[in-house]
Amino acid sequence: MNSIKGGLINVSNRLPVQIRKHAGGVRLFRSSGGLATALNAAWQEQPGIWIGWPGMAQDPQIQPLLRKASRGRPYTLQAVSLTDDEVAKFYAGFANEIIWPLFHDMPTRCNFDPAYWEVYQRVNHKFAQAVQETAKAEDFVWIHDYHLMLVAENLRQAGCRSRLGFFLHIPFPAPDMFEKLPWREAILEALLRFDLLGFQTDRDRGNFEDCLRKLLPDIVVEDAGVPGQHVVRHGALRSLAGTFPISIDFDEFANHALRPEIGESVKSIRKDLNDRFLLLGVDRMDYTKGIPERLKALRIVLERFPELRRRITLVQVVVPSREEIPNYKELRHEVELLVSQINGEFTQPGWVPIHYMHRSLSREDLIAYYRAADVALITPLKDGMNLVAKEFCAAQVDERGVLILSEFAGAGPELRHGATLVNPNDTPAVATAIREACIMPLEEKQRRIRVLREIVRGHNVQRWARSFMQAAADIPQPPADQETKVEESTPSRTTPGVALVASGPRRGMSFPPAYGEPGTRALTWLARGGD
Ligand code: ADQ
Repeated sequence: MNSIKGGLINVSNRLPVQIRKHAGGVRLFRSSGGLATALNAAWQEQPGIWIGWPGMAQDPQIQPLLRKASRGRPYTLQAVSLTDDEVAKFYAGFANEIIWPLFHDMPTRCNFDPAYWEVYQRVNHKFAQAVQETAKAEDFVWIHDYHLMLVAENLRQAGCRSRLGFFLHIPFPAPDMFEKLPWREAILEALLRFDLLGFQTDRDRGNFEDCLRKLLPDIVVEDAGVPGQHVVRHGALRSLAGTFPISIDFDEFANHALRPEIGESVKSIRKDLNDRFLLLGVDRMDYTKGIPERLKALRIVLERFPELRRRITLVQVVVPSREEIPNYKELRHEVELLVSQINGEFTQPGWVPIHYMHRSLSREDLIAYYRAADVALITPLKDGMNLVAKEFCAAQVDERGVLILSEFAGAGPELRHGATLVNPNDTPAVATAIREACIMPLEEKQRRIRVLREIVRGHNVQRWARSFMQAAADIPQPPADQETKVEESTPSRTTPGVALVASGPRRGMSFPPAYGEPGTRALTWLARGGD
C-alpha cells in the first residue's frame, strides 16, 4: 500500500476558524460546517497546513490570531486575504450566483455576469500562489469545492509538482445543464489538471464524464480497475475520477447522543411538545433544501388527514446562510410567510403545528433534537450529500425514528434501504409518506433505522478521508517536465474565453501574473490574435 511521503496541504474557501470584527477589535470564531470534522481523520495520518480565507479583509492582527489558533491542531492555519470586491464577485458572485444554482439544476437563478468570471480567475490564482509558496513536491494538496476549480491549472503553470486532488462537495450537473455555463470548456480543462477528482456519487462522476465526452472531443475514459473509479485522459493529461461519498463521525455522534444530559434534553423537548409526534427539519437557509415544498407538504397532511391535527408538530430549524445574496433574502420571506400562514390556519389552543427557529443550534441541542425526533424530514430539491440525514441516523440511539429522504440528495442512493425515499416536488406524495411514518408499526421503524445506522457506521467519515488519501497516494508523482508535455500535446480550446485559460505560459517555476493584471494571459491572447 502506498502512502503520501510529505504533508497534507488542505485548501478551502474558508478556514475552519473565522475572524470577525468584534467590540472594536478582531476575534476568532469557529466556522460552521462539517469540513473540519470531516478532515480530522485525514489530519491524524498526515499533519500539514490549512489554507483558506479567514472571513475578513486584510488586517495585521489576522496572522498572529491564526498562529495562536494553530496551537494544538495537527495543521497550521494560513490565510489568503481577499478584498471586499473579491468576496462579492468571487464568493457571492461566481461561486454562489452561478456555480451553486447551476450545479443544483436551477439555471434560472444564475447571474452569468462576466465580471464574476474575471474575479473568480484572479482569486483562484491567489489561492494557487499561496499553495505554491508552501508546497513541496512530496506533499499532497487537497483542494475543496466549487470555489477553487482553477487552482490546479494555476499551480501546474507555475511548475508545482505536488500531487493535486479535488473534492466536489456539491452535485455535478448533466451536460444539458453544465453546457449553459459560458466558461464550460475552460472549467473542464482546468479540472483535468488535478490528478485526482472526487465526487459524492456515481451520478455526479458520471455527469462529469458525460460533460467531458460532450465538450472535449478527444477525451478518453477508461476503467481504473477499482469500483467507482475511472481514468480520464486528455492529451498528455491523466486524472483519476472517483466516487467518494462523504460521511460523518458516526461514533462521535452516537456516543454524544448517549450522554445523560442529552437524555435529559430529549425528555424535556418531548414534554414541552406534549409528547406529540415530532417531525424534524434541519437545514441551512438555502433554496436547494426544499423548505417551502416541505411546508406545503405539511399543509396537505393537515388538510387531508384531520385526525393528525393536534397529534403532530414540525420543528423546523434553519441556520441563516448567505444573507447578502438577494435570492436568499427572498427565500427567508417565503419560508416565514408559509410558516405563519400554516400556523394561522391550523393552530388551536395548546397546539401550534410548526415551531420555527431561524438560528444555529448548539451541537448538544442539535443532537437532542435528532434523538427526540420521530421523523426526520430531509427533502432537498438537490444536494451533494446531506450530512443531516447521516447525523440523524447516528444520533437515533433509541432506534425508533423514521427517515424521509429526498431521492435527489446524494445520501439517497446510499440510504435507500432504510429510508422512505420521496420526490420533494411531489408534495402530495411527501404528505402521504409523512402519514405513513406516523402510523408505521414500531418494529418496522426499528428494523429500518437499524439498517440505516449500520450503513452510516460502516461508511463513516474516517473511511471517506482514508479512501481519498489512499487514491491520492497511489497516483504517480507528476514528472518535473509535465508543463512542457502538456503544451505540446494537449488540444487547446477554440473559444476566446477558453483560450485565455488553455493557452499562455506553461514553462518555468515562477508564478505567472494574475488574470486581468498587466502582462497576463488575457493580454497575451489579444496580442496573438486569439489563437
Ligand atoms: P451543506 O449544504 O451545508 O453542505 P449538509 O451536508 O446538510 O449541507 O451540512 C449541513 C451541516 O450544518 C450539518 O453538519 C448540520 O449539522 C449543520 N446544521 C444545519 N442546520 C443547523 C442548525 N440550525 N444549527 C446548527 N447546525 C446546523 C455541503 C453540500 C452538502 C454536503 C456537504 C458536505 O451542500 O450536500 O453534504 O457540503 O460535503
